[in-house]
Amino acid sequence: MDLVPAPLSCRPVEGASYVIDRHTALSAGPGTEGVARWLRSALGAATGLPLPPGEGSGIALAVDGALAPEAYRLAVDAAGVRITGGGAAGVFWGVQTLRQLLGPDAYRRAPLAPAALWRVPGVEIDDAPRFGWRGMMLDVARHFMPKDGVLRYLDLLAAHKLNVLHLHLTDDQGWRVEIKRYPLLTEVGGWRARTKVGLRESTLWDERPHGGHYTQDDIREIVAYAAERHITVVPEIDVPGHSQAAIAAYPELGNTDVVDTAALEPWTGWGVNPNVLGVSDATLAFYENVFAEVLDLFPSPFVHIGGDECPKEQWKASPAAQRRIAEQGLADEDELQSWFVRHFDGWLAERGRRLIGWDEILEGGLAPGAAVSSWRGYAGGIDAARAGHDVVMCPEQYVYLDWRQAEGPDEPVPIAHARTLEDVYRFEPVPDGLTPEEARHVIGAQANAWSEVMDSARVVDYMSFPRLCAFAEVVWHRLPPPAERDFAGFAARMDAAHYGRLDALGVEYRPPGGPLPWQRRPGVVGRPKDGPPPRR
Ligand code: TNX
Repeated sequence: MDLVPAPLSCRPVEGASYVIDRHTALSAGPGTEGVARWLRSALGAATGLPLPPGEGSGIALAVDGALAPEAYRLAVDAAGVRITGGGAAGVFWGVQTLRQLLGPDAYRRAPLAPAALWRVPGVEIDDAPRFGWRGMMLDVARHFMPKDGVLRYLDLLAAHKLNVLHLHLTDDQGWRVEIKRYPLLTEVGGWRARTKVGLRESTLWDERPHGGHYTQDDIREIVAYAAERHITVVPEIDVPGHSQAAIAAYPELGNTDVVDTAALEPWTGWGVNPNVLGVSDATLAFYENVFAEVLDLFPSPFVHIGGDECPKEQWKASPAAQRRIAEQGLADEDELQSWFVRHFDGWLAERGRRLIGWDEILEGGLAPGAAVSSWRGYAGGIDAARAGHDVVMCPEQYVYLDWRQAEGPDEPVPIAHARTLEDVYRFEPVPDGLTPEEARHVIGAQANAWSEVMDSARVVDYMSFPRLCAFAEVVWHRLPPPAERDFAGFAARMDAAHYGRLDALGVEYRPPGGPLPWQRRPGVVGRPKDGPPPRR
């Protein structure tokens, strides 16, 4: 049946099948009305069939509280299709499986032929995800992805049973979410004068402005669209580093006693930027006001505060920062960062939310209740899990979608080391050496699409697919240890069915044979990271 991600158990029922046609009714048990609405609209578009409400022969959706909330059972026989989930989310994932069973044309938005036959093979599937956090991060700060692109990505995540979209909304190069109280964040911070093409030794700039942002209504729409697909949108406002765009908009946010922050503009280069936030009461209050608006927009239990790559030079030079260190009895600038993070940890906790940040938030002590996105490998995640903090594993060595997909001169994004489809398939979110109790703190994993060199949704597609399909199977299925995984079997399923689904969805993935001529981007440079290709 060539399902991706593979279900936990799948028994074909020989000789049985069900044909969805204009007589097929769709019955929605209590709690499944939203899923039914989604199914009617998606399948209705592809098939042209009405799927009217009703009992009897047809598609029946139901909740059975005996199953885990995201688990589902799908049974197909001559009488119809029954999908039972532990909650609406489980039903929704079951419906995604049904769509895969119908063949690639079920992913189109209009029927190819009025009389197409929509035969579902007889099958009994029992399925449930391995992890509760199955995520992808879109970096909409470095290159803005207009709202339509984000909605489309939510569809793509849903089709792969991924349930978290982490939106990296702010960085040195751009601020992408409307904050009513501080309009200059998007008016000034949302636009940069030009963009460096490629990384590091590149001397090429595109010489045109880049920018854009989501209005608060856009965000509400994105969040609601995600919720219909049982996806949580986790917002990231990156502090105290990666903040030059905010400082360009409101210079008083920076270390005004050591730099002329009024001269700063949203950054046109890439890398780690020295212009970090100051630590005044006013800066904290400013960000509390920002987060207050963010909390109103995003119901996510987790709120990401970044916390990565915060150079300490300005704090070392700043009398104001040193006064703060002395006043708080802190040992050094690392502890000053922890103090900053703890402030927002407490602030979020008072409002019923949980802080998550990149693994640098471990340096100088982790705030109680904070969770960690472990990106510089597994070490930060291991330390955090041992200390009883929840962890989302996203080691760059495995799941950074901006890393090139192959050696060779044709890769359109030639940065870092090659991380192939097979490397991603052999990514293991739970590192060796954790006790079962510690391992329970690994609540999931995510793949991160940093966009310095991804200037359009087409490039994001190329870099994300098919690797995101392998990632989806890793976080959904209970695969054996990395060395024992059947990559050939996965690749065969991709060839037999899943590339066809991606084609129907209009995803411009990297073909197995390498980039198509138009996908190559001569002139984009960025040498690999130093040292040998990383291994686990
Ligand atoms: C490191 S991952 C970063 C990002 C870059 C990325 C490029 C992380 C928390 N920080 O700012 O975009 O590397 O791979």
